[in-house]
Amino acid sequence: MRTLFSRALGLVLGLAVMMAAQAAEPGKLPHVVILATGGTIAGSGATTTTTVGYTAATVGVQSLIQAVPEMQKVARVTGEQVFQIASENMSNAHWLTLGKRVNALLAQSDVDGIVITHGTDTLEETAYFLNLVVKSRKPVVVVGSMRPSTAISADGPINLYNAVILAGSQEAIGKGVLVCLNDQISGARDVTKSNTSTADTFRNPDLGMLGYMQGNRAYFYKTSTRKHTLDTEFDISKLDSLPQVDIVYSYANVNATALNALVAAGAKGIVHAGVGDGSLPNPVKDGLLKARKSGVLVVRSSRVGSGIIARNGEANDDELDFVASDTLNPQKARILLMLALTRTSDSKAIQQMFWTY
Ligand code: DAS
Repeated sequence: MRTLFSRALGLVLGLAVMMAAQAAEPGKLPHVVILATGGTIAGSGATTTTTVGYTAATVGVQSLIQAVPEMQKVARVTGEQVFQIASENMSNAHWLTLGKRVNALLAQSDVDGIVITHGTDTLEETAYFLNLVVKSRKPVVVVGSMRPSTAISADGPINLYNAVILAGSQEAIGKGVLVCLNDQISGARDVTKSNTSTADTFRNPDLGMLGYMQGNRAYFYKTSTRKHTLDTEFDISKLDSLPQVDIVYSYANVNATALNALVAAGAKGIVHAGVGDGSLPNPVKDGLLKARKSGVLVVRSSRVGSGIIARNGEANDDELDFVASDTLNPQKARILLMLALTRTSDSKAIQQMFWTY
């Protein structure tokens, strides 16, 4: 009886493998390139239960690929180790290198999509930067994990598997840069890290995610209404650096010491992480106005985390000649202001950009 059962099981399994192989003929698989930058997804901990206090950026891209052999059934996967860093150390220089490599690869006819493995701490920033500078409609998917590769129930392998499927999918074409963790698909503009340690940390306050990954395929229910990738005016191909833009955080009893130091250090733009609807405490307002008069561009954002920072709402932007960040949080407003300053220093034109991207 047992022999008959094991023979039947072997036959069924053999048929399943053959059907999978036929269904995904190597010639028909999309070519997805994984650009590895480090982070927890490439992290390792001392024990299988270490989910905080591990070391990020220790596992190389080939090991990440070998750890998920199922990927070979859904895409022809190749990998490059662009950096190996914890993403709190991501910099403008890293972004320019990464953005130029992405554009060079996507210009190749034999590349169908790109996955970027990345630490979660600044993942939303890198994704938004790429959303503004990638010059292709091909999918670019940024992925990370909240548990290191050595942990029980590590989320990295399934996140990477889903990201590769998404990057090779027809559905993701033309959607802008996407972020894919925890079976969810988010757009680069609106997603943000909302929890220090849980697997569902990436959220889209108020504006919502774009879709799900389920059963080896992507399901989209929405697209972004804001311009991205090929439809932006930003070109990094000839840039070796980005204008210095810094963020000033406000709170009760704040003073202008930090602001004045940043301006004295040569900031070309300041994003104010204001209280409430981007409100300006008097010491900071005076400091920002002085900075504006010296030629520094000023953008009013908010520390609150969701909602519109309305022009001429909590401050007379027309009179102060400030820019309102719309729904961009301070860290994303900084990215758009940096790129805007590579095109113009006209505050009215920059305000239009915050209503466009
Ligand atoms: N230090 C974090 C980072 O690299 C680890 C992570 O969450 O990926 O962003």
